[in-house]
Amino acid sequence: MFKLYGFARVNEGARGNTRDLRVLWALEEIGLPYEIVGLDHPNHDLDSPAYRALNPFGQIPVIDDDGVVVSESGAILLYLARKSGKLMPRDLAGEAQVLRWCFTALTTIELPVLSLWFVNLSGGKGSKPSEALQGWAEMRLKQLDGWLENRRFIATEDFTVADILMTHVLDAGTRREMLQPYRNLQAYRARCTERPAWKQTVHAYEARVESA
Ligand SMILES: N[C@@H](CCC(=O)N[C@@H](CS)C(=O)NCC(=O)O)C(=O)O
Repeated sequence: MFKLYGFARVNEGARGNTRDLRVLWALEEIGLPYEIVGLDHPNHDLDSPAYRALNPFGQIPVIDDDGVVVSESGAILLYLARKSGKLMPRDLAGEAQVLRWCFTALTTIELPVLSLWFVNLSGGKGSKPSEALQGWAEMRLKQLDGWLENRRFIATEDFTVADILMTHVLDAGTRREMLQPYRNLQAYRARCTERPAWKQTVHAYEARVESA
């Protein structure tokens, strides 16, 4: 049985934003049966030697598909797309666009927006991120907004794993007010999060994952 290591209990601030949601969303879209191995973050389940053997960084998510162990949400989503033949075109040119936009989500966009989020978190309330960092994140969001003018999805005509990554990066990593000036980004985010598979994913996560 396909196993996903995800959170069973996590601190309140992170609950609802964790990266196991990316995998859960893809599984729901694909319709692949799976089993969740729920880990308790405050209880240090991610630090156990058994878990570190699966992921040396002690992070969520990890999958174990009959002995094929994969960590990193992007790698897991691409594995699922290849395995199922869904959420990614089968031709080389289409696949290249999906790869391109998966990497864009996880490097070009996630790096500045997550750094900004982290500075806020570690600086505490009232702390101000540097203007350079703020400017970096805003520049990338504006450029992404331009790309999305007249596009429904990020990589191809159809919804792909790149959309799962990009939506989650924008949704979980970006402070809401940052998306305010970007009409195309907001419409894109709404289009993706209105999908029944995402709604079902959030519903099941909220029912299952405890807040610490
Ligand atoms: N690049 C990794 C990042 C994974 C990650 O940061 N996971 C967080 C949860 S969203 C985690 O497990 N944090 C716990 C920790 O680092 O102790 C991915 O995309 O899978």
